[in-house]
Amino acid sequence: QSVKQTVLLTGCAGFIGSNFIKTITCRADVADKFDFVIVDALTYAGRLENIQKELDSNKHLSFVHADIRDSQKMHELFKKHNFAGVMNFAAESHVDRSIESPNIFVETNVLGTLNLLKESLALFEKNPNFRYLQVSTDEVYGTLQMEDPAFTESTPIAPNSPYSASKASADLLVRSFFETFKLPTVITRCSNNYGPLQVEEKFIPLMIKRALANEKLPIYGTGMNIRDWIYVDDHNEGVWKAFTSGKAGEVYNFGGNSERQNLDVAKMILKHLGKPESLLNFVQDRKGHDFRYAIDYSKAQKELNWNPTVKFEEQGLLRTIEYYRNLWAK
Ligand code: NAD
Ligand code: TDX
Repeated sequence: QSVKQTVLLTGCAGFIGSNFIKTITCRADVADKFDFVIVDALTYAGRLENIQKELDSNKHLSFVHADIRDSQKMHELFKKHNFAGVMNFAAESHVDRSIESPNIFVETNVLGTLNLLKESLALFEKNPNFRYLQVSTDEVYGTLQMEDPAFTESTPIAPNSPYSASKASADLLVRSFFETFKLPTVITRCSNNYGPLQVEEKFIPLMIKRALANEKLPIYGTGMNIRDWIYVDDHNEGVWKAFTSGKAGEVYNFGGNSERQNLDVAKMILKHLGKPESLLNFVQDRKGHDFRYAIDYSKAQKELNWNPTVKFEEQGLLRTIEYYRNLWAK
């Protein structure tokens, strides 16, 4: 039997990472080959209870409460574990917060990533099979108009919010570590995720929460802005494929093939919950609000044999509404 490899997962007490723990790391074929050390600072967005059950029942998972901004702690952690790879999910992730308080976005998303890259480099020097995966976002490409083609991996980076600027900066550092040091890096860029365990500040859980409480649903601007929605499990499947079989130095886009106007999504939620459209409340627009995101994921289809599987209206949104209805009905 071959020796198990240990992979560092950052930010997996948050939305996407905690779903990754449940659907990917607990799969038998993955658990047979890998141990995982999860590191999370448990900010307002990180909830240990999201993954407590998995931590209690799976010997191949362990948790360390630490901050990726803390270079000394990261140094000690990497020295102790001799990781075979790193998957960096950790980030400040909410655009509205980045408009109010951008500093923490640069500290965690840029400097935190740099700490991980530097420690990864030291391990790569001893292990040529080392892998570094950066979980990034389609927002680094900026915004589209209705008639524009979808983002491809060669669309120029043009971030518009402090959040997306910090994510783009991190991506550029990752790129530089590949170009300068040949660190085997892969970057994934995904559209808007939805599903269980998302913080209520994000659009879909916020709309569900407000509707259940018969409170107004805040729609920014005209509600005409378009997002491409992907079920979180589809994204995580792509991230794992990119980590295990993506080509070093490459970027892979993932999308849900589900572009929808915000207003339509809010109306679908109201309809499913049997609530009136009079709850819709048009409020002041987000500053610098990107109009539209759309993703061309044909590279991931071809090179990673990846496709989104969950249909937005028929499957994912209904499942998600039912999940939060049960959670908040208690
Ligand atoms: P989230 O805000 O729900 O979770 C972030 C996690 O990172 C939390 O557990 C938090 O405690 C942790 N964290 C924050 N700062 C940290 C620090 N300094 N050190 C250690 N841990 C820290 O975010 P999410 O929606 O799960 O997003 C995960 C990743 O995916 C992010 O990199 C984000 O940019 C990217 N992404 C998100 C989406 C989306 O739609 N949510 C889409 C594309 C990409
Ligand atoms: O109350 C609201 N009303 C509203 O109309 C909120 C919170 C949002 N919106 C709009 C703004 C966006 O057009 O809904 C859309 C989605 O907003 P968010 O949930 O804040 O997501 P977005 O800004 O698109 O960014 C998300 O997708 C890409 C994630 O938060 C990022 O982490 C990810 O990188």
